[in-house]
Amino acid sequence: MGGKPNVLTIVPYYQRALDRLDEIAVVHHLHKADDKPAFLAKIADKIDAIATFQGCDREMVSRFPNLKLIANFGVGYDGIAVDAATERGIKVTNTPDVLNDCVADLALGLTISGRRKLPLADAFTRAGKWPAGHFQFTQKVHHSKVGIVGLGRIGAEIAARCAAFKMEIGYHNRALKPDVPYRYYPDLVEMARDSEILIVITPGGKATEGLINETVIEALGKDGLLVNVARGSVVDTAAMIACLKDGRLGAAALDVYPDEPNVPEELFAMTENVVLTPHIASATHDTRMAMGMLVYDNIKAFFSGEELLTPVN
Ligand code: NAP
Ligand code: 8YV
Repeated sequence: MGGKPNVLTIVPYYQRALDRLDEIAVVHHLHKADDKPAFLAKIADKIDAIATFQGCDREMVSRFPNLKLIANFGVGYDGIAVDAATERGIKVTNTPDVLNDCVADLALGLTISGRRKLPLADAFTRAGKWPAGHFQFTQKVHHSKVGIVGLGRIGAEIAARCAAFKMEIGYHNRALKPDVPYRYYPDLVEMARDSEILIVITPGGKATEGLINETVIEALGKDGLLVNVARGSVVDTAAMIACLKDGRLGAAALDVYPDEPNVPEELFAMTENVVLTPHIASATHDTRMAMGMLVYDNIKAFFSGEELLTPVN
């Protein structure tokens, strides 16, 4: 192919990596346009590739007659209409593995924050309450029973960290993993019942929607901690909030929500037993740069006629 491909970015995913894209592409930034419909109409015919992590539904894909590649900035591609892309022979790539450690680190950070109530302890200390009496006692992290929902690339790293905390580890996937030392639970409710901490790290999308339903949440129970670093759609949020309110669920520590960046307001008031982060599990400089460079490498490979590094379809 002669000349640089035309690449559309929909969201400013990581500036240093976006800057590098200029080396290999003519880049059009939708997020910088004041009149987005007019901007899209003007460039639609020449777009060869899209680099994004959201905003690429079937309607968006249909706007670009010459689209050949969608490079997703993220391992989870539930924000991309992969079916629509595949129907038109458009390739999709994602960014697996480079973020495993950061996401696992945050999963354990949320686990410790949830069990030891770190945000509440911080607020207590800052408010000068210590001289009047000690902070409440909390629940231990080490030697507790953890159930990992989705023992994949990231789940395995979470398990390794849980092992370092001497936890008793179980996992639930659709299929047993023959070579892992952890207990496999084909029945998610049974695993929740046996667990003090449930860490959710499956993909999003239709197949996992509401997987963590009211029955699972009740099985985790009044002393249990639900940690979600997967997607908001995987947890029945209404059921989770109801169970947190009436004590059927002990605590939750969440990085993801069904309608980001909006967070259900009822969670804001729950400072005693809920820890919230704004979808930051992969958001360190090193990891976001590595993800951005994997987007770059996939685009470069595709338009040089080489094999894609991390194809999805
Ligand atoms: P992966 O390697 O594909 O692992 C996914 C695991 O989930 C697999 O072990 C799979 O096992 C299991 N799974 C899939 N569907 C399931 C179902 N219906 N019921 C039970 N288990 C199911 O993916 P990954 O690289 O670890 O990433 C996982 C997800 O984490 C991503 O898709 C993304 O949504 C999320 N994520 C979030 C952040 C964040 O910032 N919070 C960052 C990165 C990733 P089976 O196939 O045997 O069921
Ligand atoms: C996002 C993630 O890519 O990789 C995923 O699936 O959820 C994150 O790493 C990131 O939030 C994009 O902003």
